[in-house]
Amino acid sequence: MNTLIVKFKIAKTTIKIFLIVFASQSVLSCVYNKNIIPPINPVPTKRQLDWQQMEYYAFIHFNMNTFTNKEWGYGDESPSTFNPSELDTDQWAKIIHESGMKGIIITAKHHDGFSLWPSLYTEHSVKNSPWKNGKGDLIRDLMKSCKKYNLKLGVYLSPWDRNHPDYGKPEYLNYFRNQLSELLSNYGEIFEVWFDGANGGDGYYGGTNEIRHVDKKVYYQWEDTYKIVRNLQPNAVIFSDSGPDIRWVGNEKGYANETSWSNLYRDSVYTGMLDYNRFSAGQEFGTHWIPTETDVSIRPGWYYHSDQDSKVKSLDKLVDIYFNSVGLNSALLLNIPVDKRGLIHENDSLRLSELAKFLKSTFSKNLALKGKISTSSNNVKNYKKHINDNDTNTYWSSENGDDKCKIEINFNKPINANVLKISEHIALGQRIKSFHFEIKSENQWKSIKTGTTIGNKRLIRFTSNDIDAIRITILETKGKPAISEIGLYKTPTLN
Ligand code: FUL
Repeated sequence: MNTLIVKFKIAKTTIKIFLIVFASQSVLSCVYNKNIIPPINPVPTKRQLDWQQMEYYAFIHFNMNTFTNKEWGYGDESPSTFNPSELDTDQWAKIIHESGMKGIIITAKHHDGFSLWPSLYTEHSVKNSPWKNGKGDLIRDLMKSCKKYNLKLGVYLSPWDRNHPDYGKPEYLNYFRNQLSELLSNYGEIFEVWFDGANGGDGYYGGTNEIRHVDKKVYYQWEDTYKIVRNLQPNAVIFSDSGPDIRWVGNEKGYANETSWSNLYRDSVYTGMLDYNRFSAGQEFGTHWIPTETDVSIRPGWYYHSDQDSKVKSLDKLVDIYFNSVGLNSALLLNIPVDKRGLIHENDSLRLSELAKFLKSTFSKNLALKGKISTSSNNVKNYKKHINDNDTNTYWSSENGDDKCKIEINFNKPINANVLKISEHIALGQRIKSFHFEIKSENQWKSIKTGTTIGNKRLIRFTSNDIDAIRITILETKGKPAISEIGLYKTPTLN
């Protein structure tokens, strides 16, 4: 609940009027816009809105598997195997910061159970490794590097633990929650907590070497585990297949769904369900706000394998992934596997800087700013200037009865562009169901795209054209649309 305090000064007396605002942040921004349209539920929380602004951030898979050349460790690896020769978290953070990413999520503990911090609750951690003579704490080092390079820090803590003797029994939950509490208490502000859906199967389990299955729906008692996160890190978003704050996009290829609702019936999904990917599109009438996060690795594997040094994804591929994740109402969590030295490999860092150059060159200049906006609803109160004021807190909306509105941007001199950006003011809920995009070139209107959802950001690439005007028609919407930004950009040529 937000409290808005309005102060009136009458002579020397200050009268404070308390307006209790029952909804979220969105209501405040409506007031700010002086153009109040009611939110359409569900709407994002403040922490979800802050997260959505991040758009592009890094996953780092670095742990025991890096040294055993595996993707999934069995849990019987000796801590002495963990031995990076040149580990430098400043190198990671510098490269990631320069790549334009906003944070790092680190595999603090993967399925093999080895912990990158000296956890009080296990011997299976860096404290029994040769790295820094067992005195190291990788999460602490990374926290410091993130501060230095202005990055947010997130943690991946695998619910499945193939090392722990109690995995599968009720006792393990205490262990899992104790570790979670350590991570959320000792390393400053955490922006995201990542709970993997891969759970249960064969493992070492304290030497029993057996198969242990858990009932994914009930075993973890997730609601109580989430409370720990809320208590210790109230601003952190929780990721899992089913949210509660952000959900898996349904594949590990880097592609969000063309139709991409942030709405979901939360009860229809649970973490680790097998046919999860049928929820990639979200659900138009879903009762909860749970946007997707798109996770993909820059290499074929999540972990470093030297035989993949030549298989770092091409710039072309990464650009395609960016447009199909960030540009489809999702966020891009791009994994960079740190190598055995404890460094980001030169090939990955080169590709990241190429991508950063591409994105900067594309998005630093919004060519739509040169145009004159006209809308089918021309009421001054509708604030058409908000359409490209580069402020996602403001928006334009149509007049009553004009939900299927049109926005046109005309240019005095033709401009050359090949990317369109449209953003909804998602604080008021996701509203647009379909739209049509046209451009006018050499005095002729051409249809470019009929699309479905927009959400936080929709990026549409089209063939480069000399453009006299563009037109966006909202075809179907849940109530009035709330359009926060329209941009036009030109990408550099890819070699
Ligand atoms: C999966 C895991 O099993 C992979 O090893 C990796 O961590 C990926 C991000 O999530 O479910």
